[in-house]
Formats: sequence, structure tokens, C-alpha cells
Amino acid sequence: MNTPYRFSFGPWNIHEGADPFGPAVRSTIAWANKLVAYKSLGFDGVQFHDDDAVPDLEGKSATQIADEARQMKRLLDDHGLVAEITAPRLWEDPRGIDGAFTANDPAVRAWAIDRAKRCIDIHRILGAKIVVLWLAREGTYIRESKTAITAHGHLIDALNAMLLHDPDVRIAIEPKPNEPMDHAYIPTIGHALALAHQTIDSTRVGGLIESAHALLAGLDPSDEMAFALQAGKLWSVHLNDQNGLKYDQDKTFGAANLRVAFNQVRVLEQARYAEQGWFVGLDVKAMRTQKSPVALKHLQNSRRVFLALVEKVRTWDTQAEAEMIAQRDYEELEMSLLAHLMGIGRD
Ligand code: XUL
Ligand code: MN
Repeated sequence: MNTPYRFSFGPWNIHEGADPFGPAVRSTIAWANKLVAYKSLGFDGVQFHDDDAVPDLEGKSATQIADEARQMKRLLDDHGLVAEITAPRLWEDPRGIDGAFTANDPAVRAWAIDRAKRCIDIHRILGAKIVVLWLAREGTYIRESKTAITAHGHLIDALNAMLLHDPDVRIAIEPKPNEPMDHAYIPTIGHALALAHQTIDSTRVGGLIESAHALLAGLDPSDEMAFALQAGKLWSVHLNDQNGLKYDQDKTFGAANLRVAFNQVRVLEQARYAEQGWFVGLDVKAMRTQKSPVALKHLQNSRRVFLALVEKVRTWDTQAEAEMIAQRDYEELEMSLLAHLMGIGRD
């Protein structure tokens, strides 16, 4: 299929299978081998955390960080890959245990902003298009532990500091309603874009929608995407799937909710998302039961499902759809769509 779609994933999507209840079950794949896997799986873009690009960066000088980032950029060039995003990993450092930008301790907030600036420095060297903020611990386990009004102000302060640090940087907020916190402060794209509008340059703050995060918020991911697309603010996606309101599952795209996946692809097609140069990012995890030699199938399969659904969107009879809408015969519309997805005739 002749398609302008370009795909990305993060190195954490090739992983050892540890979960909160058990250790790793697969051996670690070296960076060099991960990079080789990208092209062979049909991917062109790499999603980075700052410390994926420069490991252990907290102990390193600015010069050392820049040198290592340049080495990583050369590696990407050698493999014909590009950096899509860079994200500050604020949630693993012990200082960020109760939030980073929204920590009660001003010294922790200062550290978090400084770390985000260093992430931007790495991002410039890698030539990535957007800095992504997944606000992992920016929320609470118990309501009373933070003052929410103040915390939202701290988030705006952090965004402003990042925007001032680099006049070209664009920041995409990745909303998620919970996990690891009980309640996160920025659970939906509406919250993210409302925050963006309070910064010193709202044109440089947009969003990244992850399918599973929207489902965890009880929302339809395609409507979340549409909200951002309408505003010209959907700058990346993390496609995956989620079976109900459980832990964050990061399943293969379409594996639990095929029709919901179809509608995500449909909205991206309607907005000509790919033609604007944005990547289709995947944030999927292999099942823990997968043996090492077949632990990359979740990436390949997610991409395949996406492309098959592009075909389904493009072959959907929109003329017939318009007639059914005009008649308000939504039962017919629904059955026609199900028949189209199942590849069966409409009798
Ligand atoms: C967390 C999540 C992260 C971010 C990248 O649920 O989705 O993988 O996407 O930090
Ligand atoms: Mn994600």
C-alpha cells in the first residue's frame, strides 16, 4: 500500500517482561540490536526518554551529556532512523517520589525543571520534533497530600521554564488519568490543552494521545484525538489497546477493541494526520508469556493492524454512509460497519 504513514516506538517497548509480581523472563536486548530491529519491523522513528539517549545522565556534566547525545545521533543516522520524541524521565529518580513539577518541596521542583531543560538540550542534538511530557507522578495518592490549585500553577511554571529555555521547542503533553498515582492532575486532552493555553506561548504546547490512557479515563480515544486535531494540537499518538478499567495494559493495537481502533485510524485519516509529518507512535508491550525469539511480534502486529485498518477506512462506502445518516438509520449504519470490518456481505 502506498501510504505516507511513518511509525515509531520506544526502546522500552522491547522489554524483558518483568511485572509488579514477577521478575524479568527474557534477556535484555542490546541497544545496537534494538536499533537494527526498527527498520526490519517497518519503523523509522525512535521515541526516546532523555536517559534512553544518555544513560545515567544525572551524574554527567553538560559536555559529557552533549557528547553522548551526539554519539546517539550518529548511531541513528547510521541506521537511517530519526528521533521522533524526547521525554524527561522524572518518575524514576528518588527525588520525584511524590511528583516532580508538583512536588511540595521547592528544591525537588527546581531539580525537575533543571532535568527537563537537560532533556531539551539532548532533544536538540537528537533533532527530535517534540518533547513529550507524560506527567507520571504529578497527582496524588491521597487528596489531602497536595494543594491541587497550587499544583496546577506549578505545572504551568514548569512548561513556561521549558518554553523559555529553547525558543524552538514544542511540547506535547501525554495525558493519563491514573497509574502510578491514584489520580493524575492532567487526565485528558482537554486538561492538557487548557493548561497549554495558560502558558507564555500556547502555540508551542500540544498533545499526544495514548489509546489506553483515554480508555482508562472512560473516554473514546478517537474523540480525544478529534478534540486535539480540531485545534491543530495532535502532534503524536501512542496507539495500543486496553481491556477495560484495569492496570495500564499497552496491548497490541486493536487487540481488545477493534472497532475503537478503526475509529482512531478513521479520525487520523480524516485529518490527513500523516501528511502533516507526524508519526504514528506505538506504545505496546509484549505479553509476559512470549519467548525471546518472538517477543517483537506485538510491534509488527500493531503496525499491521493499523495499515489494515487504513485500508478498511479507505474502502468504507462513505456515499452509503451519508445516505444512512440522512435516513437516521443508525442500526443499518452500525451493521454495515460491522460487516465491513468482518469482511462479510450485507444481506
Ligand atoms: C506511561 C506511558 C509512557 C510514556 C513515555 O503509561 O505511556 O510510556 O508514553 O514515557
Ligand atoms: Mn505512552
